[in-house]
Amino acid sequence: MDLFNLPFEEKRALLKAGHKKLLSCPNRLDDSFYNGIYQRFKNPVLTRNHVPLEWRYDLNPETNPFLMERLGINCVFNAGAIEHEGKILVVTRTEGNDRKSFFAIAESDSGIDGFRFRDEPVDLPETDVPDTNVYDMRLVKHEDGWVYGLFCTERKDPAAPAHDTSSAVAMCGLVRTRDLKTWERLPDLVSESPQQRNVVLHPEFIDGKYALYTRPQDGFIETGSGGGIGWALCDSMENAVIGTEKVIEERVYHTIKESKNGQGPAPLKTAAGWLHLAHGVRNTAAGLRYVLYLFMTAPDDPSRVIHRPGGHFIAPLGVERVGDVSNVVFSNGWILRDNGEVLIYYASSDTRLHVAASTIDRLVDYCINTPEDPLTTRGCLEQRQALIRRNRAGGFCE
Ligand code: M1P
Repeated sequence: MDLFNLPFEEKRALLKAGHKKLLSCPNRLDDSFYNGIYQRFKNPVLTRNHVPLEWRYDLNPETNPFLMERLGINCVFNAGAIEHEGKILVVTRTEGNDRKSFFAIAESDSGIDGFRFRDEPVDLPETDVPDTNVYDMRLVKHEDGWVYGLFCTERKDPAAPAHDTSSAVAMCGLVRTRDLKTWERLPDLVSESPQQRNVVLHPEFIDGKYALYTRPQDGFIETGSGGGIGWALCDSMENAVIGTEKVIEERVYHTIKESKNGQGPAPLKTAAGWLHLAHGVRNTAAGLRYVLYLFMTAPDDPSRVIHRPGGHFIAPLGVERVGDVSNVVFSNGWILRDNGEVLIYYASSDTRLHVAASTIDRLVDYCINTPEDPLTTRGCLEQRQALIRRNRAGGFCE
């Protein structure tokens, strides 16, 4: 249908009908995909087209007779997630055509489809230093009773010369809430590292202190000499200050996390240990490739890695490679439900948000029983030979 030349009232009605249809579209399992670890779904759960029309268009014929998009949305991705009052809530990184992101909460009953944005985006307060951009909020229900949102706040590097319009400083911004409606802004995290992104709050106190996963890094985008997932304790979240960050999960040559890595959402507590979802990055001829991977830390010490399944857990596939920053999957939200189901919210190509579904038992099994990367090609070959030979000897190949 050629909306472009229709009368205003007609095209506004058609736009609304199309939007309603999109929002009520059920999401079905992608049965062309199987790996026994998680299930994929056919549609993304949120895209820029799901954003309410009134956030994008001036719907008044007097002030917008051509019914133009006045404030377009570029993408919806990298959402934190939480279960709240029986609903699944995601807090999306919602990026306007102006390249600035803001946070917006969308709610669903199933967590698989039917997501609806609330009436307005999150009303995020500022500190004394305005954020030029904010993104990637991790929502954590801490045992102190607050729900914290840790996110990246980015500002132009004050030390950069005037002609340098791209050098930035990334820091960890902090908010907290009790009702997921009103948000209290806390001072940004103070750390010794020049840059911080992917900072995540551990949900429990450790030795009476708050514990943070960090990413000590020198540069803004490049990997610099730092990297790895760091760990540090702090006394208060109201004035969060950390000292030395201990790297607990390093980047490693010729692996999926060769260039850099970062903690995803807060880890899930299991009897076998803390289950972590992280992203690993390596450089390729086509640019940086981001994949997701799992690891597990000790039940009594979340800073000690006890299982490191080799290889990626989720990698960009098919149409997920299409978008603004192709070859990227990224996650900062997952939910463990009472029935053991785990919903993993991941974005592809910095463009849209998907869900994958698994169970906690499967993910723990994956972590414990997937062999670790032996870091040499001969070692990997021997792992595969052992698998083949066990299958053949067991008579499972006929
Ligand atoms: O473009 C890929 C990702 O790049 C950044 O993540 P990191 O600091 O780990 O490289 C973030 O901008 C993230 O939002 C983005 O998805």
